[in-house]
Amino acid sequence: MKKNLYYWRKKFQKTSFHFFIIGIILTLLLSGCSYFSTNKEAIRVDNLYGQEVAGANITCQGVNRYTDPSEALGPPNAGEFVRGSRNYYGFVSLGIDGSIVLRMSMPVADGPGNDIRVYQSVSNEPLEVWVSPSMTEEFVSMGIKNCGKRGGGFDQYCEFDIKESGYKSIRYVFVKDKQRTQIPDIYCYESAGADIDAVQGLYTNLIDTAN
Ligand SMILES: [Ca+2]
Ligand SMILES: [Ca+2]
Repeated sequence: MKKNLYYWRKKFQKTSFHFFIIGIILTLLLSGCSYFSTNKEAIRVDNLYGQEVAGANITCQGVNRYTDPSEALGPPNAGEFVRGSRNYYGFVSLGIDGSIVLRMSMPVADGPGNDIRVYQSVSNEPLEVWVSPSMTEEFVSMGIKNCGKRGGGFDQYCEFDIKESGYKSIRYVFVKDKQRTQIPDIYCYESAGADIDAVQGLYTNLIDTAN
């Protein structure tokens, strides 16, 4: 009986020790996993653009000649058929107070400085940009900017910092024309409102957590 107790105590201690070692290994493995799943370090990328039109409210219909929202997808490509002709291609004119929602090709992460670049053609129409990780979560504004230079060309843009939204990573970008803040009594014309050529994400992160 005495020997038996000693035997079981020893066995228990041995088993406890094994559990202790297994526990340590599991803890290390789990903390390793959580390290990688939460380490969403922002990586600079040059091929992250709007991939899909998730919503659009293009105004000044009937007057606006540039009403195709899909012109805002992919890399910037806007231009003028003949210089000075005012016959343009490659952008969508949102119209006065018009807007567009784009789903980006990858999550856009909050990296150092600005993270979202909106290519706005022709002039420097003001616009406001909101972001959200999904269509069901809140869209948060990153502010209003005069986008580009007055009388500027087709490669001009303005940039926004996701940090302003409080999100670490987003997938949807909502762009709204704010030309009224520049010219309060603005009326509809051929390329009314902000002319969106492309929306680019400058940073992404390691893990695709967005849907
Ligand atoms: Ca940032
Ligand atoms: Ca375009």
